[in-house]
Amino acid sequence: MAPEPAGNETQALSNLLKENRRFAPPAELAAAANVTSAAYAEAAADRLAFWEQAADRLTWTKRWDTTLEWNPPFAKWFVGGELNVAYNCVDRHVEAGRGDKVAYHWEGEPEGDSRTLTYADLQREVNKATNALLELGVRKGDRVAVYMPMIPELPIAMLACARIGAIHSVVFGGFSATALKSRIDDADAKLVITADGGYRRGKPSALKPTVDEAVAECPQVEHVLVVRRTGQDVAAGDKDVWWHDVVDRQSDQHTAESHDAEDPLYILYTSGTTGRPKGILHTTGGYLTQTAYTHDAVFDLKPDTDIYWCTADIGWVTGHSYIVYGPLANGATSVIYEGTPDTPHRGRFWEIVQKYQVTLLYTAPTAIRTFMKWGDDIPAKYDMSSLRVLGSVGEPINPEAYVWYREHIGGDRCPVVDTWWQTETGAIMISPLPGVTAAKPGAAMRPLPGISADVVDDQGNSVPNGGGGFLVVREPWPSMLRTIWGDDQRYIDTYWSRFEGMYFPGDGAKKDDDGDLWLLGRVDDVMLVSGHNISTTEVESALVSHPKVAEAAVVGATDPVTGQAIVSFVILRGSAEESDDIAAELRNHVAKTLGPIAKPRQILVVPELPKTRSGKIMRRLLRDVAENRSIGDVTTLADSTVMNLISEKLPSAKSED
Ligand code: 6R9
Repeated sequence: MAPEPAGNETQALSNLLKENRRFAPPAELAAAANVTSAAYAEAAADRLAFWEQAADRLTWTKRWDTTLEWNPPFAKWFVGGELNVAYNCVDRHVEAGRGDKVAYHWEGEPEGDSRTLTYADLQREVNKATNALLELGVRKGDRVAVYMPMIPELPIAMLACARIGAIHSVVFGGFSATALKSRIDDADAKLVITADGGYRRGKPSALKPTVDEAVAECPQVEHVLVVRRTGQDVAAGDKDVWWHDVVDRQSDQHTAESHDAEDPLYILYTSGTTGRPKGILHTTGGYLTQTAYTHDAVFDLKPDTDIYWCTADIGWVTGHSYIVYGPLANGATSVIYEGTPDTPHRGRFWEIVQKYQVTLLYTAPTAIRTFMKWGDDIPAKYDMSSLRVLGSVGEPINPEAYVWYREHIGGDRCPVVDTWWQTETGAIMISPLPGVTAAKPGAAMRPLPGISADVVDDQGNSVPNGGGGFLVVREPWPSMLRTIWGDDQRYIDTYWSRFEGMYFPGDGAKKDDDGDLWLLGRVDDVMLVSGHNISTTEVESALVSHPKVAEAAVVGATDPVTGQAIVSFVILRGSAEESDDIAAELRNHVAKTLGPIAKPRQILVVPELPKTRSGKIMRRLLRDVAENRSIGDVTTLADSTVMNLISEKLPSAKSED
């Protein structure tokens, strides 16, 4: 049993980290910003009118009758409205005379392998793909599984589905045959779209054999449509058809039909930390409204001059909302990159920024920490003066990584927007606005206009400024998930049962003295040390603020004295040497930064950290190591050999005091 804390109150989550740096928006950006501070007041005065205005960015074939129908926890937005998502993302820009504008600059991993698609090109390609899907028997409401590398045919396939009203389920190209099969089965997909392979780390990486293995056990799949990308040999099965055989000969004309605002758009599976993957269901009108609005507001998108690059994989929600739907609905010009950041060299990202004169960059903390580890000299070799706004998503961004990103990538002139959201929320929910917010490094700051997020204690009461607890969303929002595919009860249980009448995303958060929000990681990862709930994020950020540390992950391990004790896994920066004193030095540094309660019991220097394929640290596996258990399910790990490297380090664990 953990000893009780002093006093009679248990804080849901301690607030330990103090951060005083602020970065005001650049004056020039603020003066011309798409969204000003007035938006908060407007949305607060009439939330539904605010979202109606956002929906008016889109082209509707029939206007909605009712903005929101809310039968908690089931929402319908823009009820009675009709639109076509593909028309909104492609055709309307061509009709408005912007057909020659570039939609995508696509950069393959092999150098020199690039392709440019204008909106007119995209329209022809989407129409041909749509006609091919129709020929293959795909109809409105059918499910289509998509398992592809980052090539232009991936967004084209998604838009072709959207055009028909077929529901795509994109499965990340790194997943195994078993994972793919379970997702094909759960959605009962009749078509699978894939490719022979894609380029990763300098060589072709096959996809088709995985599809063959999965589809062998999926009798409901009628066809497998295969793009030739790498030219690798593929075994031709009797369900297989080549993209170039079927799509290329189709007419490039297709008239888009209207779909109901609440018709499904896609299913995207999130693994969560445990259990069966959940098929998150997104629908049409509300989803496109909020992805388009937030892409415009959070990045201050100027479609005529900006070049926008989101480095995520389209297989994750970030790619769905901020490579495909949001940017295309806004008529933006985007970069898509197929490969990894270190191929053929560690400056590849910055070379791409320089080549396309990227102005808006959206990436993840895990990538930023990797670049920090590789050294400041690499980005310094490139001209990145085109950049004007930098975004971060996927994990809490440690203040040190934020400041490094601002300095070494953004030349100290670009605002950094730390955007909090989830597969389930569909679009950004909490984020600074680049022309409004004096941002604090490490804070997602405020809910966007029209979003009512809060932090509550375990009774569901709003915590005062300075307090920590559970993040909740109090009101429905347009791009919210509508349910878990085929499992309404699981939807209710997972998201709407922890706090009465509130959406619970599963994250911990705190409000600082100004009421600004700091995300503190998954509540499942919170550590209970001597009666204090301590977030992994704050201890990790304290470790990363030490000049010798590049990355850190901490977990709570059972301890006879304190209930749980903090065990830290750290990766040192390129220049730092592992020494006998390093553990003591880092433990003292944390104690000094956050207070003695947060002092780690142990520091383990490791070469790598276990991460999911989307780059999130898997603390569950580190807990297994810290508690000397055999290591749990590693199937969602990006690199399964990492756990061996970490386990080998265990005997060198330093435990002092
Ligand atoms: C978009 C995406 C969602 C979970 C979310 C939270 C974490 C994402 C964050 C963040 C702190 C941010 N997360 N963005 N935590 N600050 N800016 O990542 O979706 O893959 O579903 O993950 O990621 O824990 O609940 P998804």
